[in-house]
Amino acid sequence: MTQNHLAFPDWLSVRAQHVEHVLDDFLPAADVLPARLHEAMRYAVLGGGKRVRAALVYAAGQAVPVSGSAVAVNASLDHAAAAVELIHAYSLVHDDLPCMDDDTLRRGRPTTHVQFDEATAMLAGDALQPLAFELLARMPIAPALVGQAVQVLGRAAGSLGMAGGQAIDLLSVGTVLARDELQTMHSMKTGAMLAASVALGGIVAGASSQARQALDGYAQAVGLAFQVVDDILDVTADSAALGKTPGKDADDNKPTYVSLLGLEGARAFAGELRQTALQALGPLGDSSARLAQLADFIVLRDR
Ligand code: GRG
Repeated sequence: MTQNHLAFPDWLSVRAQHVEHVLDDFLPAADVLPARLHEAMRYAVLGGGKRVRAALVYAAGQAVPVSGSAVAVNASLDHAAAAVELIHAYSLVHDDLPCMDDDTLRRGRPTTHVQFDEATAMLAGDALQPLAFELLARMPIAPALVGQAVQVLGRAAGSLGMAGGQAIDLLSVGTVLARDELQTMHSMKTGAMLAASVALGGIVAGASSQARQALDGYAQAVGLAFQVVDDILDVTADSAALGKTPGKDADDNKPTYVSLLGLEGARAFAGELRQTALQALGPLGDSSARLAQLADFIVLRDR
């Protein structure tokens, strides 16, 4: 399960394939009524994505000594990894709708509302969200830990996290945000779900409060770094590499780390956040190696 012998790219690929199977199993089959809705849900979730959030769940789960049955913890990590990917997929489907970012390309394919229709895409997102919480509720670990996990995901996805960050993002189009305002928006919109992925891995594995604190320091830095790099890629990568429309932020007149700090300033800030993330892992020792590699991947990625 830990696959410690694998080089990082192979480990990430094995984890991505594994969570793909888990998601495939948990999603209703495409011929179950209402078939079009289930087809759209499966289209939105399966067959693409870097699966960074799932990888963070697994890596955090193996960064702390497991308390309780390893079988139950491993099964629960699968539920949690699938749950964060379901919430993430729902957010992308809704973000791409004409009433939000109005995008036609995602993960190298037509967005869900283009492939199906707007109402189906909206319902697919709506239905993915509760499925995530159902999976957490079905984790075979202590009920108190299940409760904590549900609370963490609910907070991260809601108005004080991702949905709230998206609301600030939509309101900020055409405005100039101060650096702290930009940081708040990004930490909520993108960072909260990445941080929740790390926290869920720790909760499921039964992490001590000291370990949870170390995980949280790492997660806050990595969550923000992810968005800083996303802003950089929006101006430096092409659509083939990104699998989505680049240059959208500038076209939409959105404040970004590149517009605030310049390209080099944004790169330097991402590097600082990487250092902060790696330092935070200190108390966890060697078992946090995959988290350290994920921080490098997030900051150095090209897509
Ligand atoms: C609609 C409630 C609601 C929220 C939307 C996450 C989000 C909020 C919008 C996505 C828009 C966006 C491109 C944000 C930048 C960071 C980000 C989340 C990029 C996509 O995540 P990746 O790169 O995607 O992990 P893959 O496809 O690899 O899973």
